[in-house]
Amino acid sequence: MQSSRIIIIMGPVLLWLATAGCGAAGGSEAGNPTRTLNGSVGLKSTGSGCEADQVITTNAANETLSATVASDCTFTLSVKSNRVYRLDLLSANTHIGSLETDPGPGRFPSPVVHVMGADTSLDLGELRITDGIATPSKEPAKQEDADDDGVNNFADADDDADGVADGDEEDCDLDGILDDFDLDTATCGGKVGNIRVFEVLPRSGEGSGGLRAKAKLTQPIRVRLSCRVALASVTATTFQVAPADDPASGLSCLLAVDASDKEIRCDHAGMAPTTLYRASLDGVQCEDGTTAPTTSWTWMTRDS
Ligand SMILES: [Ca+2]
Ligand SMILES: [Ca+2]
Ligand SMILES: [Ca+2]
Ligand SMILES: [Ca+2]
Repeated sequence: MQSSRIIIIMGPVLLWLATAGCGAAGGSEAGNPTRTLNGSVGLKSTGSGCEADQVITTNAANETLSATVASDCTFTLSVKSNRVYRLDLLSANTHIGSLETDPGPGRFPSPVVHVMGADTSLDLGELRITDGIATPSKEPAKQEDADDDGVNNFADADDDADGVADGDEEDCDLDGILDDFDLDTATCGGKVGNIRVFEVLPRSGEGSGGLRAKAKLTQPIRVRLSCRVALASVTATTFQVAPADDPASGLSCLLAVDASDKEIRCDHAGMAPTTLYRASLDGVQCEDGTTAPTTSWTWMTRDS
């Protein structure tokens, strides 16, 4: 099963936008006002009927709320403000898609929608489902202004005006829910000084439990660190991806570091279906010689 790993470090070849992005925000509304979250789904390609018949939100406490999709394919939910929600679409009780939002430049796609304390409804527009990912035609971050400074969350470099840039907000368990909103930070990994892992893809725990979408087999494995990494330290030894129960059958990664030198990416020929994978970072060094925190996380792949 194991083939020799081919590792090519490509330096700053892949150019990604690396400007500060938008992240979470707290709210200062009194109490916990509710807010209308609405949107629509498309028609089935086979003819009449909507792609989904049920929408379910899940908050950070794993509490769910569901709404039936109306005959015109729209849905409306009333959710508590100042929280984050996963949103999943079902058809005939089968999971067909999970919402993925764009929090802003320089950040990985987010598995949650941030619902802040505004009075207006939050309109996701039409959710377009491709490969199990439901992309809103109206990005929620562009409709939110958590710190009321006139700059929407998408464009604001520090959504919650706490002095921590959005791209530097912590998600210590790497599940895609920032610490500001996460109720379960007990499983957080370590950090070394100020060096930390900010984000990973697939997210930690992706596809494990509940309605959560599983990782696409072709999903590149990505890690965004707080420091510029020393290219020579990114190797098949220091960055490994393999089935959790078969570490010897590692993916052959084409490893690359982006233009910011802070993101490491593994492109590969495809992961095995229905398999729990683990990625581990152990011994990657920053340019200043500091060793990045030893980090590992797991996710489940799709059935095909
Ligand atoms: Ca703002
Ligand atoms: Ca914050
Ligand atoms: Ca902030
Ligand atoms: Ca988290």
